Amino acid sequence: MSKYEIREEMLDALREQLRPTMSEKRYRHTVEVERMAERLGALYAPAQIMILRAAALLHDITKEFSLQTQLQTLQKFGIITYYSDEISPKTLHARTAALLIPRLYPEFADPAVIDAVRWHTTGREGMTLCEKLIYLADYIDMSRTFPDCVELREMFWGADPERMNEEERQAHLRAVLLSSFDRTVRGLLEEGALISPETMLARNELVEQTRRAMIR
Ligand code: DGI
Ligand code: FE
Ligand code: FE
Repeated sequence: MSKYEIREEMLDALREQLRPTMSEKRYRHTVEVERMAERLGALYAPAQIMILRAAALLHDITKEFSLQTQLQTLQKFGIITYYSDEISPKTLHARTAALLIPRLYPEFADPAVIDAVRWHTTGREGMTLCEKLIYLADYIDMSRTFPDCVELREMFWGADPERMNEEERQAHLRAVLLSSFDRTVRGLLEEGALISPETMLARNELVEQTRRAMIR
């Protein structure tokens, strides 16, 4: 048995603990990501639903820190920050949240929770199933109204994944994830933003896996 058994009442307490630390909008997003993570977990990782729900609740705990606080937090943990970090400010909260979980919420410091939080913004090559599900849950949670998010939510649930067999369901997750990375990259290109290498590697890996599955 893992040292980090997560129980329902722990998630209830965590929600109450988090609520006063963030804006109403961010809290609403947070609990909606928890709901979506639970639904995705029921389909793809029933044994890891509690890990997914904890990661969902914790994924944006530092989202509202200023750039200066993000950089200071990284530095306090002995991490050297670069100019590239300063011009990709939106990627920093995933790193600072992952670093702070053991200190602020030690009962949830399961490596699976921390990794899902760490990679929820950029993704990475070789993502675990939990990392993928949190990445997707964050993208398509019910509080999101941005067209890309609405379209991706419809792409995922509109195909009726509950009725698919295992192989179809895996291919579906791959296709939806690839679309989400493509949309993110497209958006970053539009903005002239820096694209993290992790994002490109995650996207390319999905392209390869999709092509490979097609020729089988
Ligand atoms: O924290 P949320 O808003 O809920 O969602 P998120 O953690 O996925 O952050 C989304 C933002 O992060 C969005 O504005 C795009 C940006 N982002 C994602 N990947 C990258 C990135 N920004 C840069 N510069 N580079 C990336 O690779
Ligand atoms: Fe985030
Ligand atoms: Fe989020």
